[in-house]
Amino acid sequence: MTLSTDDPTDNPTDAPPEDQRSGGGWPLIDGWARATVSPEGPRLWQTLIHRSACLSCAWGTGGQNGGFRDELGEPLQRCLKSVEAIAAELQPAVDPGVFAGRSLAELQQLDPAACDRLGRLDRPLIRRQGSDHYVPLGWDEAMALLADACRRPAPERVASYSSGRSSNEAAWLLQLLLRALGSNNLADCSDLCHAPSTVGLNRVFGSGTSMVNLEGLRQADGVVLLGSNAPANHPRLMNELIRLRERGGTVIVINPVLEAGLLRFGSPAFPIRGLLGGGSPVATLFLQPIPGSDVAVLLGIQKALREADAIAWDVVRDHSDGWEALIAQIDATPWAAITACCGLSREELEHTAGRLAACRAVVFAWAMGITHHANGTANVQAIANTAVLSGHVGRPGAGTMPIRGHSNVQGFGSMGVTVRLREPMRLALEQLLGRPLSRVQGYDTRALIDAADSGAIDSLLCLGGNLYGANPDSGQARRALGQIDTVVYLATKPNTGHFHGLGARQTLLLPVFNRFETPHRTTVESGNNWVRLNEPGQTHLRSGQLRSEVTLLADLAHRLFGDDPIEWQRLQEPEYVRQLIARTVPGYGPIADIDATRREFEVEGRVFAAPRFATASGRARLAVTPLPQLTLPAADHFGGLAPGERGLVLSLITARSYGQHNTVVYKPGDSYRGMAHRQTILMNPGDLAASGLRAHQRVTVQGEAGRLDGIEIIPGSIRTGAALMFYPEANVLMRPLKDPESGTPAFKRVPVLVRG
Ligand SMILES: Nc1nc2c(c(=O)[nH]1)N[C@H]1C(S)=C(S)[C@@H](COP(=O)(O)OP(=O)(O)OC[C@H]3O[C@@H](n4cnc5c(=O)[nH]c(N)nc54)[C@H](O)[C@@H]3O)O[C@H]1N2
Ligand SMILES: Nc1nc2c(c(=O)[nH]1)N[C@H]1C(S)=C(S)[C@@H](COP(=O)(O)OP(=O)(O)OC[C@H]3O[C@@H](n4cnc5c(=O)[nH]c(N)nc54)[C@H](O)[C@@H]3O)O[C@H]1N2
Ligand code: SF4
Ligand SMILES: [Mo]
Repeated sequence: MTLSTDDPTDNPTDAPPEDQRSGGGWPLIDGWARATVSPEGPRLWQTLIHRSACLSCAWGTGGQNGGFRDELGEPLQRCLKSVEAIAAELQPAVDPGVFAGRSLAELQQLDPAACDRLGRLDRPLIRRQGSDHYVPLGWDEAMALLADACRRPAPERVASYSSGRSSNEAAWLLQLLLRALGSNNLADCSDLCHAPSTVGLNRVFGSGTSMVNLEGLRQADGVVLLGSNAPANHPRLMNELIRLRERGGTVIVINPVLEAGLLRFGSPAFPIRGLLGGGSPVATLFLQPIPGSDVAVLLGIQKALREADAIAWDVVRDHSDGWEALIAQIDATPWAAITACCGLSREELEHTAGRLAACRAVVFAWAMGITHHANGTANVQAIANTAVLSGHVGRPGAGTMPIRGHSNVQGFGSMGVTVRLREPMRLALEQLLGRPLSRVQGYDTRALIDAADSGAIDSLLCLGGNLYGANPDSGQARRALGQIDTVVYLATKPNTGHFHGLGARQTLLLPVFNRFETPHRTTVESGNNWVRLNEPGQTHLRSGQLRSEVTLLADLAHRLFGDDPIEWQRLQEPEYVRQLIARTVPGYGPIADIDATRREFEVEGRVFAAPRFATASGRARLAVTPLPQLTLPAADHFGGLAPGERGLVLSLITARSYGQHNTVVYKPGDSYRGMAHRQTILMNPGDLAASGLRAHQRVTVQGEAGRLDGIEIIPGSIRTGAALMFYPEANVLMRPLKDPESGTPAFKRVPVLVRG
């Protein structure tokens, strides 16, 4: 199933119909136009030009260069996702009648889109045990309850969860507060996301983030894009891929779903060829492997490179360790084992290796299709191995680039919001606090849910996010949160978690400013290691009682610790927080002067322009990545088929539609995949024929944790044996495996029985 859009002799075997063959295009322009002439239009424009980073994804834009420029100063770098995110934040406040009038049971009936459309949270609310309503309460009482909840005799019973939308300053304060309490329970959305990238890259290169910056990407003549639906989730990355193709470069896509926007993409940045010309070509080569088999694909490419004598021995011998064992694995693994595992032919893998070897400088980029697997960390290590073996590391235009999710998720990791605190930062924090930090292993997100489920958590502070909606096995998530005495949500807008994830004694819902409203400066870090400075802003919710996250967390810390051993009260000044960040966070020295210079910067020590890495030896650490065992249970595992029923067991990918941001849905359906609404399952026509199920039939999808009825089958260009449904709705189905190295769930290989 190799598609080469620049080689007419290489016919696509599984291409979608012509009208689905492009992403982006006019719908984008139309969306922009509609949003900006709406009643909120003028305010939307004002926000777009405000000097603050885009709220949405971690590709990053805005900041000091103005709303529309990227870090290299290039204009017109905002996508429709950004507009949607801003428009949602510009909604009026939730009508007080909503919480007074609607019971929790009614609020629990709302789907994610309806929750979001209730409006902005603008005053503190509480739901007490036994009550059927959220009711208002004053900030003083809210802060006193919050402080009480943090004062536990056993600090391990206090935890936080966070999502990467808040600022670096808030993130740094959150981790300092928890660690000062004596708790390492800093669960974060990255545990459900790119944790395998952080763990895998740290192992190989001693640094867990992208080693390539935007400038580097523009020097590449090859990109290998694995497990990413960038047209929907990182739209501006598409401009870089289109440009690379235009300068004669090669884009190799590896994805079990033939995503339309990865074939051709109509970017508003290139109106003539992009929009009028039916979209610019993206993929040079498209490989559709079996979900979860990327290690096999990469091992096949490595083997083909070796057999073609195309290993970059100068890089491997001089700049890596452990290569001998990897080469031995490559030689010892027969082609038959590789092709059986990934479902691609030897010829396809050899052809791909040939294209790779012909490139001068290649960037390997990936997202959730790589990390959301039981061997997610091995997947990342296999990518890093391939980059080293082919010599595409540690020089301009070449290297590894995880494509991060939330706009400041990487900043949260840098600030120490992690259960894997690195030694230099630990030492710096210990020096700041004047005492050793607790060595008790903290709970990551999945461990937190399990701990709560077993009654081991008393208090949970959530800085953004939707812990309930983002977790697998929604029933367990609800039950686990219900065992926690006090749950506190700091949020901008209501979401399903606020109505389903209720604490046993009390649940507090506290309204905070978003990034462009915060009345003081803040910073964020993009997935390309670029630190942006956000200027102060104003909220349209003039009569609301919103607070800054920084002020709130510093106030809480002051209530808990007074002036011991640091002046916690002074941490209400974000400038002071930045001074302490400069002292404690590796690579963040330049933040100390940012208030004076307004100079945004690249985090030091992350981008490698030479093959000298951040490991102790300076060499990359290669290691064997075992082929995964990809089996599926039999239908009996799910209770089997009823007499007369037809069906089959599939490996389910749960992914995002174009019109959603994680657990928040903006629009129904996904026109690029031909899925008109969200109660759909994308299946291969061959699987339909073999099982006797029919296109557009309504079926039951049965998972290990639950089932969904009335799901419409949509035939599409997805690998045989695989299916795709939308998250978060599909989370009721699953009890997925998790990657033991990173704790990340296998959201992209969920066994299900489809029957009807
Ligand atoms: N519009 C929008 N933008 C977003 C988000 C959003 O929800 N909406 N979310 C943000 C966040 S937090 C994140 S993490 C990113 C997510 O960005 P992505 O990772 O692009 O998002 P997913 O929808 O999870 O899709 C992953 C892709 O992996 C492919 N895939 C599935 N299984 C495999 C496999 O085994 N191997 C390979 N090679 N590919 C596979 C799927 O077909 C799909 O194309 O987007 C960020 N940006
Ligand atoms: N089945 C399945 N499950 C998945 C995934 C999948 O692909 N499949 N993807 C996983 C991934 S990659 C991720 S990252 C997680 C996402 O998990 P989360 O990050 O927990 O979820 P979000 O839906 O992004 O959280 C959105 C909420 O954040 C709040 N918010 C927005 N801006 C701000 C702000 O500035 N401050 C504060 N305090 N709150 C704010 C709003 O209330 C909003 O409703 O889901 C994971 N779950
Ligand atoms: S690509 Fe990401 S950072 Fe850039 S404008 Fe779109 S959502 Fe914002
Ligand atoms: Mo994510």
